[in-house]
Amino acid sequence: MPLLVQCVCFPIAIAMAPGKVSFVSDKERRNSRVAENEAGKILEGKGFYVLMPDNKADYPEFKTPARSLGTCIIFRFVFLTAICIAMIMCLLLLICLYQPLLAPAKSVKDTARSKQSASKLPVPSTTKGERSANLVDKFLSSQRTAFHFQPEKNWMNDPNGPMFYRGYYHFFYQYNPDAAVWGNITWGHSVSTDLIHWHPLNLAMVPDQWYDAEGVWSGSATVLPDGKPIILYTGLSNESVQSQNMAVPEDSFDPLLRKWVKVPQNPMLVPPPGIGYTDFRDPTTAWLESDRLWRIAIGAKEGTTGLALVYKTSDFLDWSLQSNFLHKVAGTGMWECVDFYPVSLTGTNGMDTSKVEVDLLVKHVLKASLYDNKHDYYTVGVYSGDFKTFIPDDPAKDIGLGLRYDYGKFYASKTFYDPAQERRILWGWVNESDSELDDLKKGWASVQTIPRTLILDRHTGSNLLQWPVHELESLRGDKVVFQDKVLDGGALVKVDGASGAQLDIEVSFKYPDVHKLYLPEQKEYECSQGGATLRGVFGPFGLLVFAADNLVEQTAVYFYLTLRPDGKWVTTVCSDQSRSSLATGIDRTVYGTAINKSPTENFLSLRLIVDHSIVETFVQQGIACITSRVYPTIAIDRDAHVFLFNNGSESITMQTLQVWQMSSA
Ligand code: DQQ
Repeated sequence: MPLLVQCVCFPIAIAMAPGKVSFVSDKERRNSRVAENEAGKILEGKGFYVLMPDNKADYPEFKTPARSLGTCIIFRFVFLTAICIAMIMCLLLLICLYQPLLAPAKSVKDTARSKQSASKLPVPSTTKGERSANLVDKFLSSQRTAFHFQPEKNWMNDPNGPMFYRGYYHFFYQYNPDAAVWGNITWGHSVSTDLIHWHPLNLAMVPDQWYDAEGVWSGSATVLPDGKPIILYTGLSNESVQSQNMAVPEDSFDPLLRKWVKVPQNPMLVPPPGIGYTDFRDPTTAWLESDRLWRIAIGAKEGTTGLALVYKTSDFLDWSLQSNFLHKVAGTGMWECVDFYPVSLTGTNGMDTSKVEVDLLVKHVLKASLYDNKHDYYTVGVYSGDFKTFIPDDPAKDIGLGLRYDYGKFYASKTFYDPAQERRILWGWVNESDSELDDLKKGWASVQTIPRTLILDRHTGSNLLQWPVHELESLRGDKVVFQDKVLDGGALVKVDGASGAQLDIEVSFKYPDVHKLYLPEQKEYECSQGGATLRGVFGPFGLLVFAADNLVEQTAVYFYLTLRPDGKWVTTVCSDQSRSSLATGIDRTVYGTAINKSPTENFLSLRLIVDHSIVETFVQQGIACITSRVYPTIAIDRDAHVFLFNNGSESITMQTLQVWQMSSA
């Protein structure tokens, strides 16, 4: 409307102007010696002003002969009106063309009203691009975990030097401060009072010495009898030689241990003869023996034999290499991040690493992270004080052959003894399963598992039981419970009230009456053969998490029972990521393992810790664990649902299902 008034008034005003008509720009007007009040009436156009002096006498140039005035007015009026009509037409055309851009924001009512017709409008390509960019952002940001340990940004790998010191849990980790990919490795550092809520501190160590110029690699902390901690770590020199080095706190009275000093005696240990200069790394926590010598183990290899070297010292400065290895296993390749600690055969408490005296009630666990297949294997055995070597109880379950901490994505783990709660706690690095490009886009890569309490399974004496630290339960919120539900063959039941991407789930199933059935001879079951959709007799049955309503995305964690030719039933547990995401470029390996279920146990149980892009599964009270990374695109946040399912032909009874919503840490 104002535009129309202007367009009509403008030519009239000009036509009627008795003298000179000036078009003056804003700038000119500001600079003009003719001030507005002097100039009289001003008709405001778009950025222009028509000067119409009242007092024409003062401005001789405005005096126009009366006789020519009539002709002049008509001529000017016709001419200028034509111009203005043309301008109006152009303006109207422009308004039509750019209407969507000029339109004021619509009210909710307007939007609702025009919803149907608006959907028929062609969407400008830029909007489409922005929309898909937003979806990508939403997809990537939905992957960040809410209560797993991860730095604010960039790359993280191995857990390093965990310890409890003066009221704080300290956690260090391999960290690239510059990018979301491995490189420029430093030690990140955070502290916590409950292992769940973490406070980040400055980097503890950076590659600033010739012997660690290419990276401050993994290592461990030892709290000495006087209460002071030290760190032993591997440095990668400017010529890529691996050496072992020591750092001490600048101020050991600082409970946060904010500053670390590398001792002048570094490097302390270099690869001994026979060990390659890049095959010598990751010192363990030191243990003290009755000969008053401290010992550490270091991962290495000779040819394709993986092994753990032992060094001893009385003062952490003078070291000597023990003639025999702690242990070695042919064909296992390089051993990284070796861990060695005692476990009790009778109690549920953890034990200090220095508990190495011969004791029939104590076993030892040796763990090695196998560089060749990126899995963490452990074996239970005894530490021979005489020979200073470790002897596995069952050679068939030696490193690389038998038990793993976790049958999913899990590597370079490390334990520590928590004297505050007399427990041994395990940390493990969980890498991404997506592409490096996605990691760069989201600006971070990797998480750590929820710290797990480790004990020896007293029923078997031959395997560990792992369970999330009890502090995790402080994040439990709303809970739904279901009981005694029979899942017939082919059943699929949505669990109402259990949707979400932050969940703690515990479920138990009645162990089926396998004896009533004769099964034809079965092949050994592999989780990867068809995953959760392969139909069996007893199984697959279990849970779907991160499941879309229409199930186009779903992560299945399930049991599958098979009868071996020797008449023994085998229970296998699997985590099937093959349908977990519609996104491309993701590793969808189906993980799993057979479990050692005691014949007296008449149930099968699972605990799932679900946190945006990670599912940690604890089977049968922790006898086996499977960690997987999943990247749903639809089944995110409140659209991530939980289902019970039974794809076997025989009915299964779900005994109890409890699902807690989890708060963020
Ligand atoms: N990661 C560190 C090494 C270790 C490897 C380097 C295991 O010390 O052997 O970042 O992931």
